Amino acid sequence: MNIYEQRRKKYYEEIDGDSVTLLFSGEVKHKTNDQFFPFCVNRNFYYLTGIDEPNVILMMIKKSKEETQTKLFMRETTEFVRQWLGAYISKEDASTLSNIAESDIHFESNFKDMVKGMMQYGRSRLITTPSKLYLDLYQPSLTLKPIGEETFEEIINTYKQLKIKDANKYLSFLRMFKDEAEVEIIKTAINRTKQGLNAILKELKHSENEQDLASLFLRETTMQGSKDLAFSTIAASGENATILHYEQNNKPIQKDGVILFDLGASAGNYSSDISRTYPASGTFTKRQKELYEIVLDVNKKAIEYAKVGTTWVQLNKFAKDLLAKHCKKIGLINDESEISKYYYHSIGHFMGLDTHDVGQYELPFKEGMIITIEPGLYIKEEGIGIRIEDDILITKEGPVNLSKDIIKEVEDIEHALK
Ligand SMILES: [Mn+2]
Repeated sequence: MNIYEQRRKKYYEEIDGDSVTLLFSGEVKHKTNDQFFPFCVNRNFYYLTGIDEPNVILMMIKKSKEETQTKLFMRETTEFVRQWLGAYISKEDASTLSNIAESDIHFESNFKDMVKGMMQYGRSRLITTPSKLYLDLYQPSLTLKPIGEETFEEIINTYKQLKIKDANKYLSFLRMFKDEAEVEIIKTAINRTKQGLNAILKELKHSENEQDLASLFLRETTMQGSKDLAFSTIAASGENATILHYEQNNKPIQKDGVILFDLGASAGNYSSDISRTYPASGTFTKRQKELYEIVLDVNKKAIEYAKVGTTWVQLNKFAKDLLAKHCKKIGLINDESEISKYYYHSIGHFMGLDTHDVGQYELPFKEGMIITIEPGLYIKEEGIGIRIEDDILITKEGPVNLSKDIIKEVEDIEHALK
């Protein structure tokens, strides 16, 4: 049983019987004229199959706990496709990846007939005529409906007796708990990010513009094997760092300021998400160091605080209170309630197939969760923004900092910038 089959088994255990689940891998989105955006696979589909390919349907039929049937429907490679795009995934490869028997993998042209058979009792060898239809209801509706969704729409309209249920509810729960394979792939993504940041550290002193460093990160992580970035890089010099989602990365680097990087390489569709803040000149000024050490202290203590049983509410309060205490001590604020002026986001989020991963934020931390911890301070009037973010695995033995090898101590950063 491979990991995808294990995950399907867990999903089958969670959902109702007499049901069918349909998940669509997604389609290549049109960009302009004859160009298309790079394909981004539906995360729930990928989680259950390991297949990173457009226009594939996963069908999961459940009669009872013991009786389930899993099928795939995919595109057939034509000679034209072979010459212009390259072959689509073969049934054999899809079977090897997903551990779904080759005999249960069909071409998409068979899909409608298969559904018809399933809905007409006795007309097929499928195990049940389901009364419930699980769909990934997370996706917002699109004006241009992908083929798969169109097909599902027809099913919904034709078989009104099917009660629509949300597959995402169960999948986002399962996806909170990372298995060993997921932890390993996330470690790979983090290591690529580390290499990218090392490249930045090497070039920072000689760089003139934010884009020099953002492009350097892309180059280095691409060379490391990252197919694309986990999210748009933020390389924000000086005051730009006080804008949380600053993505222009096109301003001159202020030589006497600090520069904030929030970035992440990917690996096998999994994310990493790291923030580091470096002095552009190579050395922190006294004031920059004072503020940096505050954020670093909160980063470290919040990581230690993230144990099994801790809630997001508790972790948020812990970090915010500690930041406020430090800031009051240095006279940045007079009252601890004023901290929201300089720290205006929450402490972190789940991370996995999505950078801001799905999950239930009201649950206390449990073993296997991966979260980010990212305190920051943003002081517009001083033209400075600092954030230090690490990726943390929650274990019974305590929090494990998966990005501990990415330097963040003042001395280490200054040494690396020399
Ligand atoms: Mn983050």
